[in-house]
Formats: sequence, C-alpha cells, structure tokens
Amino acid sequence: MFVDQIKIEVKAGKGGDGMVAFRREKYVPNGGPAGGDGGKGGSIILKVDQGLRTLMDFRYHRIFKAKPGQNGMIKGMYGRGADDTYISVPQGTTVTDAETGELLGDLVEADDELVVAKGGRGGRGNIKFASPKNPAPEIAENGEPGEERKLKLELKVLADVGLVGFPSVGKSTLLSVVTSAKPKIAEYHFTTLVPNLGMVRLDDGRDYVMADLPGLIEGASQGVGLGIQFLRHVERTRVILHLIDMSGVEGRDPYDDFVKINEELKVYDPTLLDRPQIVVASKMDMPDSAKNLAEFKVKLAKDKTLKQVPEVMEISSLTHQGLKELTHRTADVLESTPKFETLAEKEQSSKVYTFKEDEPAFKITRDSDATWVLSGEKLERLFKMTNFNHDESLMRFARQLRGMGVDDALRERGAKGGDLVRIEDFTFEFVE
Ligand SMILES: Nc1nc2c(ncn2[C@@H]2O[C@H](COP(=O)(O)OP(=O)(O)OP(=O)(O)O)[C@@H](O)[C@H]2O)c(=O)[nH]1
Ligand SMILES: [Mg+2]
Repeated sequence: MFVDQIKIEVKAGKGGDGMVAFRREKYVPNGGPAGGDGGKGGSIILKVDQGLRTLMDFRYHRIFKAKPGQNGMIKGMYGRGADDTYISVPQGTTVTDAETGELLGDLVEADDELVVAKGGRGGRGNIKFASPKNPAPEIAENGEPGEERKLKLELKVLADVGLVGFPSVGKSTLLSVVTSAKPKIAEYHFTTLVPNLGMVRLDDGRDYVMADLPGLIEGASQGVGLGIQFLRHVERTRVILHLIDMSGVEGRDPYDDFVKINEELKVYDPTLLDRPQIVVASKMDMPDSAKNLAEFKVKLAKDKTLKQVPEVMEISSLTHQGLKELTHRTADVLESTPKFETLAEKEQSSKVYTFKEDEPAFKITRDSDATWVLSGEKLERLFKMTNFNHDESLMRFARQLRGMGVDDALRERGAKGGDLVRIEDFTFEFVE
C-alpha cells in the first residue's frame, strides 16, 4: 500500500541552560562570575532523499525530536550545541503546517532542505550579566524552548507511469497483476475514484511507480465525469500507458476511444501529447480482440494527424499474456525520458517559509478565582528561559515584564497591589 499524505510532529531541541558560577581561586574570596552559556538546541530539517519514492516510512514513525543543547558549565565553559536532526523525505514532498494550513515549503530539487522547527538558543550564563554595577550577578537564563509543529506532508509526484483510458478498460486490473497493489476492480464504470499506486519491480532490479488513474471520458477536460482532477494526476506522470479495450464488448470502436482520450489530454495540456505514450491493447484474451486490433492498427497507420505513430503492445491481465514485455519496455522508455516540469511546479516559484512575528507579546485573562492570568507565546518563552533558583534572575524577569508593558496593562485592567498573578504554574503577587 502507498501513502501519499501523512501527518507528523516535530519538536526541536531546547537550548542548554546558562550557568550561575563563580571563580574560586586561592586567596581570592569571590572571584567574579564564571558560568558559561548553554549550547543551542538541535533543529529539525527535512531533506530530500532521492532513494525514497513514498511517504510509507512515516506510517510507523510520526514524532521526531531533536536533542537539547548542553548546559553551560563552570569556568566559563560553553555547553555544546546539539546536532540537527535530519528527516529524509522523497523528492516532491509538500510541507504544510497541519494546524494553520500555512504552506511551509516544497522540497523539489535533489538537495533541497527545509528547516521546519528551529532549535532554541542557549541561555546565557552569569558572565554575560556582569556589569560595573553588578559585578557578581546571580543571573542566568534557561535555554530557549525548541519550536514544535504539527506538519502535513504530501507527496505530489505520484507516479512514473500513468494508466490512462476509458472506464473499465482494465487499468486497475493491470496494476493489480504487475504490482502488489490491491485496487478495487469491477465491471461498472468509474470504479476507481482516486489513483492507486503500486511499485513495479522487475527481475533485472529496475523499478518504477505506476498509477491507475480514474477513467477518462469525452469532455473530461471540461469537467465531465470525474474530470479535471484526474488530468492533473496524468500531468505528473512521465510515461503514459494508454489502455484500449480491444474486446469491443462495450460497443465502442477502439480507434474512436484512442482519438477521444488523446483529445482530452491535448485540451488540458498540449504538452501531454509530447510525452512517451505506449498504446496498450487490453483484454486480448477475448474472442473479437485479435480482429479488432488488426482493424485498429490499420486506422492508426492511416491517421495523418498523428505526429508519430505510437507503439502498440498487446496484453491480457487475465492470462498474463504480454505483461513481461510491457513492463520491461516501459522501464526502457522511462530511462530515456527526462523529468517534466508540471504546471503546478511552473506556477510555484521558490520556497515560502515564514514565522509569525506579529502576535501580541502577551495576553491577560482572569480566572474564576480572580487570579490574573498572563499568557502569550513571547511571554511564555521568557518565563521558560528564567532560572527561578536565583532571586536575581527572578528580578530580571520582573523587569522584563515591566519592559513589555505587562505592569501597566494589569493596572489598566484594574489590578491592585496584592492581587495574584499567574503564568503557567507560577503564581506571584502583583506589587504596585
Ligand atoms: N477478459 C478480460 N477482462 C478483463 C481484463 N482486465 C480487466 N478485465 C475486466 O474488466 C472490468 C473492468 O476492469 P477494471 O480494472 O476495474 O477497469 P478500470 O479501467 O480500472 O475501470 P475504472 O476504474 O472504472 O476506470 C472488470 O470486470 C475486469 O475483470 C482482461 O485482461 N481480460
Ligand atoms: Mg479502475
């Protein structure tokens, strides 16, 4: 089974905490601050691996965490930064934020990388807080938390080979006999509603991804039948296998089918007809098939509108006649076919990747027990970066809040001295 859309969670590493330490030297009672900075936390980076064709691996591994930075140490030593965590994805993966729907980027090129969660900055040690006024500060910062995101990964490059044709010509059946895919097969039209994918593995070691596309009918390019959404899938395949039911049991003329489907492809995107196309005469086990095929070939040879006469291969998915020849020939054609730029890729220029910076720094709400509650991403980050083991660090935090305008805002909302104020699980008294 192939999965082409998946949700994962990524958590970047927290920065290492800064250290509060003092030099201890012989005969020097208090030798000044010596606490080092924490190292930076690991980021999470998606990276193209050309060996991957699907998002299948992610079905069993959904949560990715990067390592935290090392804490700062005594004697002014910095904590080591954590290595970034790389996640391999197939070429053509589109990444969106699963919560906001924001497009984070497209990994299109062979060596594309995309930072999806930034590691936290290391907290500063007390050396950094020394000043002439406060030469021995007991202040250190905790490391900044790493970013966390829920991501939706989608694989747009569906298949190397697309099976195209009228409904019920045997597209899904062919897929089911040359790959391990188990698509729904039935005699009624439009059995296939979304493309099924399968991997064709040849005995000579070559492989490729094949998609059985939903049936096309006249007018598909104008939205008739299952319409344009399928032509969009065709667009992403490099080689087209055009299946034509030779049995004639549906009462249509096989050559008519051939002309009509090509017309739909052309109306949608004229360059589709420049793609290698193998005409696959299907259901050759049926009584009238051989006769119909002979007539088909005569009409094909006479058709002056064709730029070049496509090659025709005969198969029966029932008796397995011609399957080996077809799958090998398809691999040969694929090897000599360059990758096409799809319409979607032409429209989509480069990567988009932005962080929201315009959110308010903090929010004030009130609990049922009248406690003032402070929240907001920026404020909570400052809170997490405060080392509450040292009074001086706490006082620095209080100054930071005042600097952000929290005190004024609380007063404006009617807070009085002695009121309780809470940030996450930390409660303190408001002092006027
Ligand atoms: N005799 C014979 N019947 C076949 C062969 N291949 C498929 N069929 C039958 O043709 C019918 C349609 O097959 P599907 O594979 O579902 O056709 P499809 O092209 O995927 O059809 P849609 O998904 O509706 O577009 C089924 O009843 C199959 O059993 C074949 O090689 N020989
Ligand atoms: Mg089908």
